Order: sequence, then C-alpha cells, then structure tokens
Amino acid sequence: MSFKSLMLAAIAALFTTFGLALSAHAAPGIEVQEPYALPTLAGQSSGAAFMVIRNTGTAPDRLLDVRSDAADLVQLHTHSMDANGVMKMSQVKDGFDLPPGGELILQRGGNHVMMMGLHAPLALGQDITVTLVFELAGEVTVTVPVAESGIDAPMGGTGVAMPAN
Ligand SMILES: [Cu+2]
Repeated sequence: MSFKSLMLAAIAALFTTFGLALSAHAAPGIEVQEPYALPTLAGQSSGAAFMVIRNTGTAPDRLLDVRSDAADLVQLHTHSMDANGVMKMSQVKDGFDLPPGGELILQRGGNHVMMMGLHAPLALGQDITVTLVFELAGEVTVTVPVAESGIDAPMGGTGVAMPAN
C-alpha cells in the first residue's frame, strides 16, 4: 500500500467513525448530549429530564413538543419568578427556538422536560425513552438514563436558545 492510499484509508476510517458517533443520538441537524432523568421516590408522581440539544444544521429549527410513554402527561417546562419572587414552573407552549449552531440547555432550575403521572418510579440505572418533536427535524427519539447527572455535562455554551414568549 502506498503512503497516499494509506492516508486515504485513514481518512475514510476517520469519517466512518465520526458518522457512527453522530448517528447515536442524531437526526438531520439535531444532536442531543448528556440526557438524564432524575430518579424519583416511590409515591412521587412527577419527574424531570434534562439534556443539551444542539442544532448542527444550517436552518433554524424549533423544539415544539416532547413525548414519553413513561408518564401520562409530558410537557416542555421552564422556571420563572412570579411577582412575589417565588420560582414557579410553567409549560412552554410555543416551544424553544433553535437557531443554526444554537444550543438549548435543559437543566435543573431551568428549562426541562416535565413528566407528570409517572407510570412507575424512575429508578437509577433504568432507561426511559423521550421523543423530541422538532419543526424541521421531525421526531428525534432519545434514550434517557435515570441518573443524578449527565455524564461530562458541558459547563457552558454559546448560542443558548431562550424560551419564546
Ligand atoms: Cu416542570
């Protein structure tokens, strides 16, 4: 094998590996990182899931809705302060904008996936399935492990999508 063909083989292998890594949690233009859902106690009827969603495409997209068979009612939620300075959760009915290259961070104390009427307690080590519904990318199904935190969760980010009003 010549040096040139070796190089081409190495480049081909690199692209194949990269493609496989991306396909794990990706749909066209959407990449989901570090999903997790907090464990719940017996008798606790609701839970929340968190993740980082990135628009890797070149077109604006929007997270419209969320679904899961883990609970009766699943909604996109945010936290905001009411007139009395009390933090409250509320549904984000219009969803979240995801500009090209933008990130939507769903995290504790912020935007999150709310699951009400859990069919069973969320136990550590278990996986649940959450389907994200995007305006452009369509449905993206994510396997969400029940854990205390996302592994290697990014500490920050740029282009954070703010909740639409
Ligand atoms: Cu909530």
